[in-house]
Amino acid sequence: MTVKMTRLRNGIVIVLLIEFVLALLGYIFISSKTSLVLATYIFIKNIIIFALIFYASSLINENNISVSEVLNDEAKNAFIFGGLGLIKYDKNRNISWTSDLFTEMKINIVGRKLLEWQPLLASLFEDDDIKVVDINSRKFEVYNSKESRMLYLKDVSDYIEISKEFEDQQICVAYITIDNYDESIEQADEQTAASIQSNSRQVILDWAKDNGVVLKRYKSDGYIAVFNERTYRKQVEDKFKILDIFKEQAEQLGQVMTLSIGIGRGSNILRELDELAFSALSLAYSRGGDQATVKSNDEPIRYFGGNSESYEKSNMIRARVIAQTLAGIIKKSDNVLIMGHKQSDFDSFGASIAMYAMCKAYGKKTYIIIDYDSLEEKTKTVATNLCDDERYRGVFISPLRAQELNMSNTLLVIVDNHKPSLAIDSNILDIVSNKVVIDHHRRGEEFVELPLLTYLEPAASSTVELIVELFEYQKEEICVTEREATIMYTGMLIDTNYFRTRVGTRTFQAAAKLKELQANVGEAYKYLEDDYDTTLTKLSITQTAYRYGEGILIAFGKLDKIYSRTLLAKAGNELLGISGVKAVFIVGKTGKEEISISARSTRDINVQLIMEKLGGGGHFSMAACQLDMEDVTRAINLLEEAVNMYLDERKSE
Ligand SMILES: [Mn+2]
Repeated sequence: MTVKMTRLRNGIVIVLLIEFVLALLGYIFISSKTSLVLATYIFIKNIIIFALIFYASSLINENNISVSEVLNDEAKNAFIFGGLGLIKYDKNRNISWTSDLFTEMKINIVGRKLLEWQPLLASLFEDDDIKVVDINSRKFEVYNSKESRMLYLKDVSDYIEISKEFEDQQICVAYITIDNYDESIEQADEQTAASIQSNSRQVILDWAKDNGVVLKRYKSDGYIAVFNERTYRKQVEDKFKILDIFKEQAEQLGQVMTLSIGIGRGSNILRELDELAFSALSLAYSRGGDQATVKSNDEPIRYFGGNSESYEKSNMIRARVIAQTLAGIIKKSDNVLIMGHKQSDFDSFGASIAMYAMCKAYGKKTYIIIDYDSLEEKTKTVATNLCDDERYRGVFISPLRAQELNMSNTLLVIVDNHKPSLAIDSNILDIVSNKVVIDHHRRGEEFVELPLLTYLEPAASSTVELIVELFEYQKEEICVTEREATIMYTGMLIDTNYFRTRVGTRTFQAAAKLKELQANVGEAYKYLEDDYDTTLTKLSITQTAYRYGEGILIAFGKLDKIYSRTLLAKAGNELLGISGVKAVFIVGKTGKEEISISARSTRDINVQLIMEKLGGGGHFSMAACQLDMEDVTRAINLLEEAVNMYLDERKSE
């Protein structure tokens, strides 16, 4: 019975009492017969009303007793049915009492240390968060009421199961393409072509069938796949085994074919999944194929596979299309700016010069952006000499001068890099809207915003190779002096480590073209010769090399000496020449608070993946990273960890 009602009842009782007292007083003072009758009547009436009121209030009371009174012993059953448990603990966090749920579950923990029984609950004593723990293979949500030293537990197994099921059923969309498919078929005889077609198809179909994937072929070498999150997670656990299975099958046929997979996930909108998948595919492709790239709304991009060097595209159709598109863009522009990467080396500088020659052929006013403070040493010597050339008067401009130009219809060609953070000057990227990117590095996440044209060919040895190839398809004749050709040739030399790594037939075709243009090979080698001091420094680094795992060498520079990145790379190249060495890492200070790692490898180890773990990037066999730290020893530790991680991942594949 509520307080309000009790008050009302008491009020009525008092009014009735007063009425009776007044009637009684009336009879005492007046003592007439009428007053006696009245008093008697009021007395009887009030007695009846009292009785009615108390009967009614007793009825109300009966419906209002607390849950505990009603349940009594039943409470324990109610708690067990609701999956609710209580644990009381003392100030030493020993369990002093548990509710009946635990008896029901045959768990006797009274007297035990709470955190010994469930170590995960420790976090409940640090912050007030709710924690989910496993008890007898059921999931319980636990809340800690610190004041009363009581844990409230709620069985949430069903809820968690349903929400997991819901997550598992989320849809993923994937694009799967076969790299090098058309080329393989073109070159094969009729019978091999037929088995390439049927086998490659069968491998993908079998994979789809085994994993419950809906698969549809949309072009001769491309498939669209739809599957759920559970299947995706299984592929992640398997490290996308399908990539290796497919590659092996192709090898058995004597073909070089791999898969590129782009997956979109983590969205409820199908159109968005499709877009994510498609852009993931182009990312996989531009990183050299043979990998799965996963894009989702809620997680950073993930890469799987990529354990083979990218294969050269044997047909030149793409180069021709790019050449024509680029010519069209140049012709439409008023003037052209060319920009390489920071610490410009011979490939960056040589590519800039090659591009300059092409734009000149179309009669466009062309500038090369150069930062003399950020040029690799030997490139600097050559660039300074070139400045005196009549042909180059006013061509080299600083980033600041470039920003002062009227750039209403300017074209900016970015060569040998595609990340704004690596460009000589990233401000210019924001000022100029018409941009073209020509690069041979595998694509990273960071990319120049909205270029008109992107020519990214990770299979090419150097950017010089890519641009010299484009010369062939130009309608105008491109004039290149002997010295320019020599500089470009030097770019190819440095990026292929003197034609040792990443060399394809197209590399030699481009080199031959440069020779035709009078490149002086002897002079090119001279550009790259080291002086006495550099040779000694290089030696002092290679001396420190130690074995780290099979075929891996790590060497490092002096702890307090600052080196150029090129020097680190050179020391690495030297060590890679040792027989049996598969990968080489050189760690050294390149700034007051900057440590660089230069990584080189033969075909066996993907140093790009290792450098990516440390925030760097590059190619399969040539990669690097920069760390913001002073301590070389710490950097070496981080490197060893990254190598271990990579090797573990490979092992489990
Ligand atoms: Mn390069």
